Amino acid sequence: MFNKILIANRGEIALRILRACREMDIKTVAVHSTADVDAMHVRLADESVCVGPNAAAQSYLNIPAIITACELTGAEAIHPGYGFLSENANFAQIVAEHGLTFIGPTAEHIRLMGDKIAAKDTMRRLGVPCVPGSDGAVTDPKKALKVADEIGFPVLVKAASGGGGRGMKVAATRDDLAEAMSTARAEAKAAFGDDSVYLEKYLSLPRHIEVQVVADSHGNVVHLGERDCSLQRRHQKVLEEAPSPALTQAQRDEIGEIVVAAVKEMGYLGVGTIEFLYEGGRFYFIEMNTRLQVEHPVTEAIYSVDLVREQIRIASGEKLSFKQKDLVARGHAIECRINAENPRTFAPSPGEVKSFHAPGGLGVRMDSAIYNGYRIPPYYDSLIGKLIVHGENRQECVMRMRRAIAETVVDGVESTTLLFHKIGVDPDFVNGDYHIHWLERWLAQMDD
Ligand code: MV4
Repeated sequence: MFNKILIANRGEIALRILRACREMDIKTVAVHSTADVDAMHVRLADESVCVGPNAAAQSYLNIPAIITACELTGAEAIHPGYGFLSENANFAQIVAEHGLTFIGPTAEHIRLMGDKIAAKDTMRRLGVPCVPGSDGAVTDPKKALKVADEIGFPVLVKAASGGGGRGMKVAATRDDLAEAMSTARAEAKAAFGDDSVYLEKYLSLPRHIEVQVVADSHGNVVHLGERDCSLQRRHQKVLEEAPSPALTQAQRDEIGEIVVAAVKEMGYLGVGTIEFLYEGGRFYFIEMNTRLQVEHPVTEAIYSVDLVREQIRIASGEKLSFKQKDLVARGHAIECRINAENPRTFAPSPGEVKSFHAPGGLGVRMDSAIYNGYRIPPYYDSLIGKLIVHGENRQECVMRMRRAIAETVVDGVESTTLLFHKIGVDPDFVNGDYHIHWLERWLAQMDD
């Protein structure tokens, strides 16, 4: 096992990793920007190194500075958290070339899944159900029209290097396809420097359901069920839950087995998430994330596992601490992402936190790195806390979410806490009756 781990991240996820390290008796090194000298992750780590100025591009994304910090402090492994360098294949490769351990999959697997066309091709080959669409990239509008006629309109043009919804255009009819392709390609070129696109049948009201997998270096691969992440705004998740209110145990077992077989065949290592759109009782693979995800705690809550601990064990060559048959989900969990944003306009609201009070009690977990008097810098994303509630069933969990949100105090900055008061009592939400476009429509109605 490692003696010392460097945490290449900030905020709540840096604390999350630090806490796992403490419980495993592993020393921690925090890295930070000049803006983050007073951050909680810096205070709680055993050692800290300033890796650059405020801008993330020069600090949390500064590969030479982070490698140097590792060498200076004698850290043997780097945990990238989520965002920043977590899905940067070049970084994973550089870490390995320096004789250090990247706590995550190999650079090759990150690279493969970063290419959405190659990822889909791999998954299809391995028996994972995918959205009907083009066989790889399309450039010729005539060929595109032929494919679209076969799968049927509406179709969606997607960027091969895409993510976050950029470089994605719907073509409702034959007449819209050429323009959708050129717009998507131009957007993709500008955003990713790669204008390759592919076509898919457009699913109109699906749910976003993702399956959690974990694989060790001894050939053990398990799944930990799914999370329903359909409640999103502008491709930012707002609330996630596990299990999905839409699935039966038989469907969960079936998709879980398919995913485990595919991940085993790939020789994948570490934690991963296979994302699906779910519509009409069917799953359609869209992407695989090769990192620990923001919403991992809802899975931890229902399965009683520590996913960060497993990541660290796997990276050091140890076996998973459980087998598939040991994994029995219990109850229901919901995560509310609390952002320092105006709850109507979602405009960022950085500044001094005058007062912060986290809720407590049975089945309540608050992952947050803010404290009374903390100044939220304007340079990074606005997530300031994740409230995770767990109950014996969904109904109890929703009641617990309402009471925990009511206990939460964030003063001095605006926060999205208010939004969860309202979502928590909405009949559609209470019934689990929603899809990927539900939240934006609900917000638009609120504004009327
Ligand atoms: C789709 C889709 C409908 N049909 N693919 C958006 C981001 C990207 N990662 C995948 N996305 C979508 N792919 C087909 N064939 C609709 C979306 C989509 C979406 C997906 C998940 C969660 C929220 C979403 C919001 C808008 C569109």
